[in-house]
Formats: sequence, structure tokens, C-alpha cells
Amino acid sequence: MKYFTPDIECAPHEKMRVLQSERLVKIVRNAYDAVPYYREIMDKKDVTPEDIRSVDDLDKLPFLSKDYLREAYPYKLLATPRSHVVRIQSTSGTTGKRIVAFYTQGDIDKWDECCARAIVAAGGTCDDVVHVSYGYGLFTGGPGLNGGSHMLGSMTLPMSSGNTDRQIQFMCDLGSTILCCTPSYASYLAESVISKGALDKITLKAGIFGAESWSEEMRRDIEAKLGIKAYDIYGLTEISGPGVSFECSEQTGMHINEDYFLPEIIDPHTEETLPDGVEGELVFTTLAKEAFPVLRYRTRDLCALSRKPCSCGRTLVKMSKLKGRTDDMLIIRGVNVFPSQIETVLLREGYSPNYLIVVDRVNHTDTFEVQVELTPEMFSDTVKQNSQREKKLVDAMRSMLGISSKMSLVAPRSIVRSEGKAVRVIDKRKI
Ligand code: DLL
Repeated sequence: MKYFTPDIECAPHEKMRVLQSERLVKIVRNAYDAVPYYREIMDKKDVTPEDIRSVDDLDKLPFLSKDYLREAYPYKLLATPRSHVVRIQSTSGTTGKRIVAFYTQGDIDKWDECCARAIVAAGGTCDDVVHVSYGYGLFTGGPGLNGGSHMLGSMTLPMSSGNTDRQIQFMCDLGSTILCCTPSYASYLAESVISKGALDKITLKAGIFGAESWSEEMRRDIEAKLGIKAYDIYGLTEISGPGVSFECSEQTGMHINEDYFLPEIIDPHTEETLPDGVEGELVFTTLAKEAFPVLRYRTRDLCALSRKPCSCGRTLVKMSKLKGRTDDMLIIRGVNVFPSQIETVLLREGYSPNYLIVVDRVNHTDTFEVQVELTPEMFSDTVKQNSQREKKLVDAMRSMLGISSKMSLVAPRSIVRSEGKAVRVIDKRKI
């Protein structure tokens, strides 16, 4: 099986635009009638549902911010009677109120379909054993990939995260072929499989990794260690969960399920719409959500769109691998720094993807330290060799970022491993 829904995934652009326009008209009408907040912000912008006749009218609509989604907690954006809702999911909400998203059975079915498309794009069929090590519960990772795997008819292992020994045992005994988890957990699992000498007992062929930024270097590292092909998958609770977009065998960006999610890229400062190929903030309008329609939602994620033909045959627009989020970006001594750039340098220099960035302010000046684990082979080297290594890393980091940093080499396995989304930054300036 090459595609889960070929008519949609390979549809001509014109056909897709017609479908999107029909759905947009309907969802705007519905959101306006059912949700007082949408009515209020559209009235304020002097736009009515009748003004939205096709996707070309999208920019007439006001934006929806993450702050409002928090304020809307719990029920202010619900667009159906509560009795139609069968599920909620929620963001991790590290600060302030959580965002709660609602789903009707129809919403769940479409979400499962998006994840089934992603699994098929990673080479999955009903003969595969899909090992889901994303967290289950309020987090969308586990339920999303679980639903997609069921819809495809694959044997599904609802492992959830944690208990790494059991993960490896099931992987070996049940013959898992597709691993779904965060890239940082995949990296930890790879390290553990190797250290237990279980590499020749696993039968994995592919991984579907997302929910956090990861570099191309990290992808190659996981692929080499586990002997698999690693596919990126993107999504967010506010829009549904994993499967908003997914990678195919070409591995040059993620195809957006644009029959359900209409993307735009804007300049985050001026809010101007940007053309394909230019990096900016990703904005989504859901086209078929019933319980929780979201219009022009500013995700804070940074990427570019591409409509270049793809060798996989899909015509769905692609988004580039995420550089990070606007709120992940560190400003250190006036320079913009993304954790993914630091990860790129470390892996290129032969280190493992286990690191911690510590930023502080001392005497009105930002300090920037990266703690990096030595590999077991490096650990036995002399002090002199390691101080040369530190210096080499400082130089490589300066040429990537343009600022100086402190590189602290620490013992193997001394940085806490992540079972879900990794915490890579401690910014003491904010504490
Ligand atoms: O992380 C949904 C998900 C689960 C996606 C499993 C993929 C796999 P949230 O917890 O709401 O939902 O976090 C959404 O995570 O806005 C991005 O900043 C980030 N993110 C998600 N996927 C990727 C990815 C899930 N592939 C937020 N690359 C999003 C980089 C990602 N960042």
C-alpha cells in the first residue's frame, strides 16, 4: 500500500482548492453561529461569514492567539453541544492554564485517518507491528498514533512511555516493526538496546518521531543506531494532535493533511502573509473540525511551505522541518539561538544527542553554557585531550552561532534521559 487515501493525498491542486473552499465556507459559518468569541472578533474586524467565499478570502479573518485559547478554558470555544463530545485532550501547560481541545466521534475518526496516512507514508501496512511509546492520557501522541494504527489494521502495542526494559522486551518478543515516540526517547531507546546487546533481536524497520524539534544529524544518528528509516511527524493539540503533517520517503519536509488543515505562513511581527519558500510563523485553520473549530490559529512554530512536486507522488503541500518555535528561541547577548542549531554542532562533532543548555545573566551579561556528555570511549582520554575537545567545540559553536560559549564535558549517562519531550534548556534569566 502506497497511500492510505490516494484520491486526497495525490489530488490535483485545483481539486484540493475547491474542497478547501467548500469546507472553509462551512466552518466559518458554523464557528460564527456557535461560538460567541468568533462572532465578537469577526464583528470587530467587520467581516461576516458571507464575506468568506473561498480560500482566497482567508486573510479577511482575524487571527486566534495561544493566549486566547488559554483564556477560553474550559468551554468558551466549544462549538457543539457537550453531549456530542466524546473525548478531550490537553496540552502540557507548563505555565498558566492548560488548553483543552474537544473531539466528537467524527473528529476522532478524521484524526485517526491523518495518523493512518502518516503510518502508510512510513511504509506501514496491516502486517506491521506498531509500537507506540508516546505518552497516553491527556497528551495526544499515544492516542493519535494508536488510533491511526487501528484504522490501518496494524497490530498496535499501546506501550506508552517509560519502563525502557519492558519496551525492549516487547519489541524483541512481539516483533515490533514501527516505533512511534519522541526523537529524544528514540535516541534513549537506541542507546539502551545497544547497551543490552539486543540490537540483533529487534526487527524495527521505521520510526515515526515528532512532538519536539530534532535536527537532521539526530535523525541520521537514530537511523544508524537502530538500522531504521526515521520519519518526522508534526501536530499540536489545538489543531488535533499528531498527523497534522507527516513525512514521506523523500524526507524533505512534511506533507500537510490540507483537506483538513489549511496552512499559511506569516511574518510574526507584521502578520503579513508570506509566499511559499519563505520562513515564518505557521498559521492553521481547521477545515472539518466539529467540536473545536480553530480559525487562523497562530502556532508560534517556524517553517516554510513548499508546493514543489514530491517523488512520493503526493501533491499535499509540504512544511519544512521545524526550526523551533518563536518561544523556544533564546536571545543570548542579542543573538537568536535555537537549541536545534546547538544539537547540529554537537552531533557533527561526534557527540551523543544528550546535552543541556544553561543560560544565565551575571553582571548584566548573558552567560551561555552547554553541558555535553562524553562518549564512553572519550571518557577514558586524558585531561589534555578533553580540554582540546572543549576548545574545538567552542570554536565550532562560535562559527555556527556567532557568539562564544562555555562547553562543559560531563560523564557519559550523567544527563537525565527523556521519555517524552526533552527539556534541553534551563534559562535562569527567567527564573
Ligand atoms: O506534540 C502532538 C504530537 C504528538 C506531534 C506526537 C507529533 C507526535 P503538543 O503537546 O500540543 O502536541 O505540542 C505541539 O510541539 O506546536 C511544536 O512546537 C512541537 N512539535 C510537534 N511536532 C513537532 C515536530 C504534540 N515534528 C508543539 N518537530 C508544536 C518539531 C514539533 N516540533
